[in-house]
Amino acid sequence: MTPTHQSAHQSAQASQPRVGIIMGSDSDLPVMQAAADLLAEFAIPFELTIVSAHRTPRRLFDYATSASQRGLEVIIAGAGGAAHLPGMTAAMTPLPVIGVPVKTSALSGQDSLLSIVQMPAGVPVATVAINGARNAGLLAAKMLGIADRGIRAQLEHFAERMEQQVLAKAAALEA
Ligand code: RP5
Repeated sequence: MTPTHQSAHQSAQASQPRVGIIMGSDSDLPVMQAAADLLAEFAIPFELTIVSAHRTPRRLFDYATSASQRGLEVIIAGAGGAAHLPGMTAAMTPLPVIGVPVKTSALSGQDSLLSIVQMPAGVPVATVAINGARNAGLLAAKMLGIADRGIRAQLEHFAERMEQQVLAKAAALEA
């Protein structure tokens, strides 16, 4: 992380968080860090912590049932294996929940993906790709951008930069 990025990261974590990033274990952090980094790039305040559906069920209940009152607007939940964290969180909050299936060593994250994506009608979780934490951060930014012109403008610049990067690579290949 560059110093500039790190300072954006610290200030994004210091303000009233708009996005809650939770994960089942500290072993998920190397994957979930990409969601935090994306939100920091957009200067969107977030909080990040460990909440385990199975090892800390009472903490999960407290987190999910208080999230909306505490001012959070979107939750990103990442877990691996029997990945019940995103779905159980979605069951206990009116906020949109984005699920990140974390890749596992035994089943390559197929288990995480299916655990998160196969939600019953009435309790949706917006599921991104296996280890797709950066897209989860981007999707959270797009959700906030519905009512936040500043974030929408940043999203437009983000897409323009991405396009320019691909066009530059194409031009280099063609040269
Ligand atoms: C899940 O079990 C976590 O989300 C993690 O992906 C997986 C393994 O956890 P650890 O045994 O590494 O703590 O609850």
